[in-house]
Amino acid sequence: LIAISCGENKKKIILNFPVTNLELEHIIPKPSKIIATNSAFGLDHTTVIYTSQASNGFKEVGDFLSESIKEKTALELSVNDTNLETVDRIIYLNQTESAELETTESYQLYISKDSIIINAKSAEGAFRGVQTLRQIIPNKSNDTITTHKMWLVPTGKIIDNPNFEYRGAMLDVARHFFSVADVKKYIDLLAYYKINKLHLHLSDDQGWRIEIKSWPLLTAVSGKTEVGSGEGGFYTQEEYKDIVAYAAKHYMTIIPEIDMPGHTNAASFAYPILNGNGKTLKPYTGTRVGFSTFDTNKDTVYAFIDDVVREISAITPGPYFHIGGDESHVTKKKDYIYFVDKVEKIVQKHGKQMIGWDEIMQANVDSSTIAQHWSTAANAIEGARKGSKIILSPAKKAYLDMQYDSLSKHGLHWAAYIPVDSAYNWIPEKFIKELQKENILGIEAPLWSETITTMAELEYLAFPRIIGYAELGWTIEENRNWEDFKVRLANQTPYLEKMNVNYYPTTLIDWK
Ligand code: TNX
Repeated sequence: LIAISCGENKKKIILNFPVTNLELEHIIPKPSKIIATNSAFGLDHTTVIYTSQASNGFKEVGDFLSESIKEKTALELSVNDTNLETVDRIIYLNQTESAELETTESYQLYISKDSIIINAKSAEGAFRGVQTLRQIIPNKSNDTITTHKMWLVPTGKIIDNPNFEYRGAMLDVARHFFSVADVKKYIDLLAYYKINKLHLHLSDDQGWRIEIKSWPLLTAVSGKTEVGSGEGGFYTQEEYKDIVAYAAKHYMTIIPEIDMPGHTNAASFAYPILNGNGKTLKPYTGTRVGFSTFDTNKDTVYAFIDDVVREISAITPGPYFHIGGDESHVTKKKDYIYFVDKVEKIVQKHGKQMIGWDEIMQANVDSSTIAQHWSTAANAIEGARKGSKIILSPAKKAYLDMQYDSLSKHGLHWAAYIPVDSAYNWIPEKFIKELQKENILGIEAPLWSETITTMAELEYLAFPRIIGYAELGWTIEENRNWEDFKVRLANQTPYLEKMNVNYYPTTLIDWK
C-alpha cells in the first residue's frame, strides 16, 4: 500500500495505514478456517477479474462477481479481457483439484496485497467463495491512501467446506401467491448466505400455482384463489423455467412440491373426479388444514399425477420432486400407504428422487426417498431405519411462519414463538438423538404464507432468522456460537438495507 501510495502526502499514509483482521470480519455463514495476515488488497478501478478458461461456468461466476462489485462500489471490473502482464491487482477464480477441497461447493480464498484467488473444484465452489468475498469488501472506500477510491479487503486465507449438502428454504406460494420478481429477490438474498435449495410449495387447498398443459383448469380455476379475498396467481411453465434458470445462476436447486393426497381442495375443485372426501367442493380461502383428500383408489387420480409429475419434471433440472404427504387426516391409513407407494413409482419413472413430509415414512418407500421432518420424530427415525436421508425442518425451531414473540406482527404460534436466538440455538446434528449426522441430508426453513401477502411481510418473517439457518446448514457445530453470531448478524444491516429488506428489528440484536 505504501508502494501504491507513492508520491502522496506521507502524513496521510501514516495516519491511514490499514490494520486489518480477516478473523474479525462479519462473515455469515462462519467459514471452516480463517487465518489473518493483517494487510490489505486495494480493490480499485485497475483491478481485473480473471477466471479458468474452460467452459465450465467459471466465466459466468466471474461475471456475477463483477456485477456484485459494481452494485457495491460502482467499480466496473473486466472479466477475462486483459493482458495479464500489464495488470497490478487481480481477482482470479481458479479451477483446481486440491485435496483440501472436500466437496464441489468447497473453496479456498487467498487474499494477498496484489491478488485474490478463489480455488474451487467447480464453478459452484467458486460461487460460494464469491459470496464470502462480497461480504468482506468494505461498504466504504478509503479515500485517503490514494487519489482515487480504493476498497481495502483484509488479507489472509479462508478454507471453507459446507456442513450439510442440503441447505434449504421453502416458500409457500399456494396460501398466498408471490410473483416471479419476489421469488427472484428471495433467491438473491438466500444465495448471499450460501443457501442452495429453494423448495416451492406449489399447491394446497387454497390454490394451484403452476401451469399444467394437460389439465388446464388447475390454473384457469384454482389459480384464481388464495387465503382471504386476493386474486391468487400462478406461474406459466415459461415463468417457472425463468425461476429455475435464475436459481441455477445462483447455484440453487428448485424443488417443486405438489402436496397430496391431502391439501388438494384446489385440484379437486378444478377436477372433481379427483376428490375422495365425499363432500361437495367449493373454493377454500380459509386456513384450516386436513379436510381434503384425493380418491386414492381411482386410476384417473394416478393418470393425473403421472401427467403433473411428467410436465413439472420436464422443466425441473434438479434431482428432486416433493409430493407433500402431510396432514392427510381424511385419508384412511391403508389408502395413504397405497397412495404414497404408487406415487413414489411415478416420481421415479420420471427420473426424480422423491421427498415428502415426515408422514410418508409410514409407507413402504425405498431408501432413495427423503423425509422432511417437521413434527413427528418417530417418522424421521423410521426413515433413517429404512436407510432414507432426513431433511430437518422441526416446526418449533425452523418454521419461519412462527411469530418471533407475542408482539411481533404476522405469523402463527401453534408450534412455538421463535425469537432470533432460539432459531439459532439448536443443534441439527443432535436434534433427534436417534439420528446420526450421516442420516441427515441437511436443514430447511419453511415459510408458510397463511398470514403474509406481500414481499415486505415475507421478509419480516424470514429475516433475520433465515440468516441463522444458513449458518446452521453451512458451518460445523464447533464453529457455531450465538454470542459470536449475534455480532456478525448485527453487521448485516448495510447489506439488508441496500437490498431494501424489511427485516424484523429484534431487540435481541444490537443492530449496527
Ligand atoms: C402445518 S407443516 C402444515 C402447513 C401449514 C403450517 C402452518 C406441514 C407439513 N403442514 O400446511 O401451513 O402448519 O404453520
